[in-house]
Amino acid sequence: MVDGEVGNREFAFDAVVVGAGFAGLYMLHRLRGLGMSAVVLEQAAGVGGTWYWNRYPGARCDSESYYYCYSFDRELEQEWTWTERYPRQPEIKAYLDHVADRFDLRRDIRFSTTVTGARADADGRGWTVTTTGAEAGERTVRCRFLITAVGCLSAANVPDLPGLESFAGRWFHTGQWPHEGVDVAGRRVGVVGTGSTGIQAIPVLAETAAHTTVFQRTANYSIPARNGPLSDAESRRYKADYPQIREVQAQSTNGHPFVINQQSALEVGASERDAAYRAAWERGGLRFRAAYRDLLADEAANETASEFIRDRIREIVRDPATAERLLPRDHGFATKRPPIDTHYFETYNRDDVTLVDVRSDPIEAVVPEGLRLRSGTVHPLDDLVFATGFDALTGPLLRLDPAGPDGTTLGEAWREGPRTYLGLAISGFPNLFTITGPFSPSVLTNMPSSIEQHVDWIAGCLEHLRDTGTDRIEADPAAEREWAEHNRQAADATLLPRAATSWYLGANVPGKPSVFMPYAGGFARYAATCTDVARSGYRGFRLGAPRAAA
Ligand code: NA7
Repeated sequence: MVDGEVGNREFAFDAVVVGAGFAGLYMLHRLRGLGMSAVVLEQAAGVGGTWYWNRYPGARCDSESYYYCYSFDRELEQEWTWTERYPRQPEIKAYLDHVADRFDLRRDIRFSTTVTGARADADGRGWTVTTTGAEAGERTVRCRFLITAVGCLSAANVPDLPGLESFAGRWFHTGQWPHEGVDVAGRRVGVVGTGSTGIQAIPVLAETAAHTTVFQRTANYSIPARNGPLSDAESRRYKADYPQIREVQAQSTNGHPFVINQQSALEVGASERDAAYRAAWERGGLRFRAAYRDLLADEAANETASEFIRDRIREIVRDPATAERLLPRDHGFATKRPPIDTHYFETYNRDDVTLVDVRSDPIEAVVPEGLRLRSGTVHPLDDLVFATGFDALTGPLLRLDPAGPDGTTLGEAWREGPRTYLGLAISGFPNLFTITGPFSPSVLTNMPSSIEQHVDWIAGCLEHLRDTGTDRIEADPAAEREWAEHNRQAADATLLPRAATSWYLGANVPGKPSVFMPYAGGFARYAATCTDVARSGYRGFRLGAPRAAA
């Protein structure tokens, strides 16, 4: 069935939005505000995106609840009250359900609908989007503008291990966790992966499992989250302070409401520095990164923080051999996404938790009874949990399989790695906008901040196109090349590209081109660039001739 295909030029919708998480919900709200017709296509049966799927034990946001939320509506900000310093998955999902209801968004969302492809019209002035759904079967939808709101971390990365189908137990990826939960009581659980997800899940699984074996390829830094309930007084204070909080976020490097200390870690004495790190460690959370301005820019400065954390690991973990294996040595603190935790390192003091180093002895195969390492050692398991992350940033877009007017697919266009202009648009793919696409700050920031900035920019752009009677917009390849070069320089000014196993570089997915994908030049600077591009009449974009002139 084809929606709105009355002749080739009829469009059912001004815009199709793919995804009903933070980005898709707000995009729909803004499109409605512009008086544009829009539909959101959502693979899941409900809203939430990341927070619909990631239901693993311990799933929780690493941004603090009072700012991991929308800022676009003052009443919404005041009426919603968070219960903990860091929100758990069910609470964020409940918040997004509340937003969907409050703004009556569900009537324009098609749930359980998976986008399987998208084809630009030959003149680049519209799209035909193909979907499948359990109830509706295969359908196509016609629209003028296609807007992806698919998130950066939504394409699960399950390692291609031989023998997985032969495993006699149960296996799960944390990003596709069963909704009914998984009872691990009395079972031997293996967890592969010690990124943010593994570090959240391992302590919680270990509380119930008969035995937990952690398969660690890269030791990781982690800062205590210091989670706890939010008191009424704290909530009231945040609500009263929102105007200032939002102002600090807007001017920040990472979209968080804290200011980075402008001192160098190397210009203060060792005892002063140690005291500062201790205070940051006690306060907990991602703010540890803000202790000194050069932690992510200077190797010697970074090493002071890295070594401080290694000392804490040595202090917490009682068995010296286990502590030694937990010490990160191959990358500096926060050059890979820094996790925060609740009793992660303490968990290795339990008698029923074993740490296995699969860097020196890699996982070779899954066998019916468990995991076999290259040395031949078999670790018997009843449940296998892959906390192995995602095909980040590009994976969710490539899965949509868009093709431009000449039939070139995104997979072909990005064979050597992604190219975008501002992370918002792609040359060769007119009338396509990518919310938090590669080469935008996205995963280096508090995501709702980046999402709102992108959605507002796209809404402004669509308004401009409408007001000028323009029906085609496409990134200029030269602007895209310049943006890639600017991104490379911004990344190279930091230590981030030096963390060889980072998913920021695509290193976690075999065969993925090695390109540093998030924009590392800072959120405020990036937002100012986007504003400037719009004010200049969309410099770097090719706009189709206004209708009157055509
Ligand atoms: P991450 O950060 O990509 O972590 C995945 C972990 O899984 C990491 O420790 C990987 O080791 C490990 N991994 C991946 N594949 C394998 C194989 N084949 N064998 C052994 N170990 C493996 O994903 P998360 O889900 O933890 O976090 C993603 C983001 O979600 C997070 O940063 C937040 O932004 C929210 P590696 O380091 O690659 O050696």
